[in-house]
Amino acid sequence: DKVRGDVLFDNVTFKYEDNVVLQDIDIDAPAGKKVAIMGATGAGKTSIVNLICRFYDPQKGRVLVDNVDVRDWDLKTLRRSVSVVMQETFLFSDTIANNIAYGKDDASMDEIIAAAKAACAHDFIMEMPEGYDTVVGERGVGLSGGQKQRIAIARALLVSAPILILDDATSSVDMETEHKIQQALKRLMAGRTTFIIAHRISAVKDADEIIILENGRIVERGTHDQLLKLRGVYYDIFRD
Ligand code: TTP
Ligand code: MG
Repeated sequence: DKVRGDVLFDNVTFKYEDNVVLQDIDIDAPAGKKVAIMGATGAGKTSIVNLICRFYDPQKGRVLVDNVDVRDWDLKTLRRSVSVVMQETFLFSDTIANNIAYGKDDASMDEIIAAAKAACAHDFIMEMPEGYDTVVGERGVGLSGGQKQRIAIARALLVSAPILILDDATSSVDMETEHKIQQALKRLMAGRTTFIIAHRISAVKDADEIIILENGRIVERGTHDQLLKLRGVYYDIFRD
């Protein structure tokens, strides 16, 4: 079945053992909507998106995709419908080309290079001893955090899942590179339900809804303009 990408959090409460990390979370993200999540470290941002992929299940409430509880989805279909740039990028002990093509085995070399260029990864890849054939990961050449993130973004650019999660996707790249990648990310987000977790206002201000999390609860929500008028937490971040 084709997944449209409507995502709904219906009164979700989630804990790790006894530690309550999300409480009474409601989020309505119909297909194509952009939701940004901000909040201090430990606020629960990653936990929210983990529930969509079913890395965990909530103790109370439901997470729905296309009006179906994610628990009732075939796990393979669900995971294939979500493209994630994770906070910690996982690279396989394999070539850079294969790491980028992970999730799209039939990608051509031209597609891989185009994705790497859009993610500002092509130049540093070409400087590696074997270019795209350089083995990275545990048993290969080490990459910096920012380089890994750009590989992960190239990977996401190759697949066309209806739901996209960007968890601190550009936190380790410098501002100039981030600015360049933003263009590619904008194209990537077009038409997809997107969850953007970020710390910089520039990465979230165009979202349809910005959610501020504090200790697992939503304390503010709205558009950039609405939140500025509120003169609350978001406004304070904006002024800093
Ligand atoms: P996260 O959801 O990981 O918080 P975050 O993504 O907002 O933080 P960061 O900006 O640093 O990425 O964690 C929320 C809470 O859950 C936090 O108190 C740590 C706790 N936690 C566990 O107890 N076990 C776990 O496996 C994880 C991932 C988090
Ligand atoms: Mg996190």
